[in-house]
Amino acid sequence: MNKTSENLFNRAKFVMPGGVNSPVRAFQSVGLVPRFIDRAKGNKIYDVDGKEYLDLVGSWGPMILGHGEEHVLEAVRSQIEKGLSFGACNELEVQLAEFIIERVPHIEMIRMVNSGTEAVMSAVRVARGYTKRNKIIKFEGCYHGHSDAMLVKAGSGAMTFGEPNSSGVTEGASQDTLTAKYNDLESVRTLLKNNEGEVACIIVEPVAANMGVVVPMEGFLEGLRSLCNDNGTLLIFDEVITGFRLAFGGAAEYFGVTPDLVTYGKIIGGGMPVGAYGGKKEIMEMVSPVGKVYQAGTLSGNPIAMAAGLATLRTLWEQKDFYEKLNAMGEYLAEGLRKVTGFTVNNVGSLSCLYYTDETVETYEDALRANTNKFSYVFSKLLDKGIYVAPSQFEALFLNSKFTKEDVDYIISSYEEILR
Ligand code: HOZ
Repeated sequence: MNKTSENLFNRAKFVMPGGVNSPVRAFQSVGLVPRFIDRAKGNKIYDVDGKEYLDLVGSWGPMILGHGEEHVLEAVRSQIEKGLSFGACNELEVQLAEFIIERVPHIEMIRMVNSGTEAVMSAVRVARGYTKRNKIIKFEGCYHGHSDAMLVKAGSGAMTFGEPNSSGVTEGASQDTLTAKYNDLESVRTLLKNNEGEVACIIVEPVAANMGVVVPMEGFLEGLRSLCNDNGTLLIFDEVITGFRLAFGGAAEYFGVTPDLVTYGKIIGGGMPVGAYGGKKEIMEMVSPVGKVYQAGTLSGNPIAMAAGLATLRTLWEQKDFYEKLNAMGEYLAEGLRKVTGFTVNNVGSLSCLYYTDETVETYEDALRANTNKFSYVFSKLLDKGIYVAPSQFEALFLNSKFTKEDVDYIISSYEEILR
């Protein structure tokens, strides 16, 4: 049998739910067969059918330097020779932690885990341990991974498939999760007032990048900071997407608002499975074995993953104009798409989302108004033109540093042609 995406998908459906290991990959919402990727280099991915695509997903964020960056590969290769996993302390995990702490002022101590989901689950536990409170506030349409307490009005695949509250989450696990409206400080104020002295933390994607891309309105993040200060509540920025992407210090640096704790994923692992949470030393010292909040992991601080993460972060830091250039390219793409499509295009730095609506998108409800049928139509035409975007209206377009002006012009003119 030929090795095609269709054949592989037919086989996969017998052995994996929906034929996938993560639902957002399934192309279900766009009614197509997912492309099975054989290899990737620079800003391109190549499928088993022999087609190549400009990759605007970048593994959902980690590949900010493009695929197959030689010195990242070299760092991984040389570590592989020394051992794949020790389940014991190693120098690379110390180097990565030091590298971040020396450059990101609000990270005084950090713990490595294996995914953004784990990072969030752990940071929330720490916030509860530190404040001795149970309740947490999250925002409708924000996605913080798939731990039970976070699958309440969640974005990303949960939003795409119309299941914002997952089945299988017990009432007990989600009863302390309160949901507020993104970009609406009044909704947060009301929750804090009605639950006075009970809210451990507010967790927020500083740029909501799992309901498309919803940009924080002026004063929103600052408002959250001061509400937290007034209520003895910790502010957690989920920087799994924005960390090391908008700036080296993530959205906290970009918007100039300092959280108490930060969660990372994606770029911090340079393409390997890594997550992390960190922040104020006093809070992080709640974590075992110093404190009484338990959190552990056999593969946490894995040397291969640390090597890839460190090599990636070094490049981001050493190229002084890296973010200036990448963010300018992101803005150029957004502006071009706005001009040729007439639809709403939200953008921050290298993150953008084209919503198939001409109304502004500042909230979860606004995002839900976008025309998802139109999205599906354009998605399939883009594939034909060799452009790979995430198969959902409610995900971001991710640029990496290998995109040239010519690539971006091609993307803009392709949208123009499809929508003509
Ligand atoms: N946060 C990513 C989607 N928005 C994760 C990708 C996945 O769920 O597989």
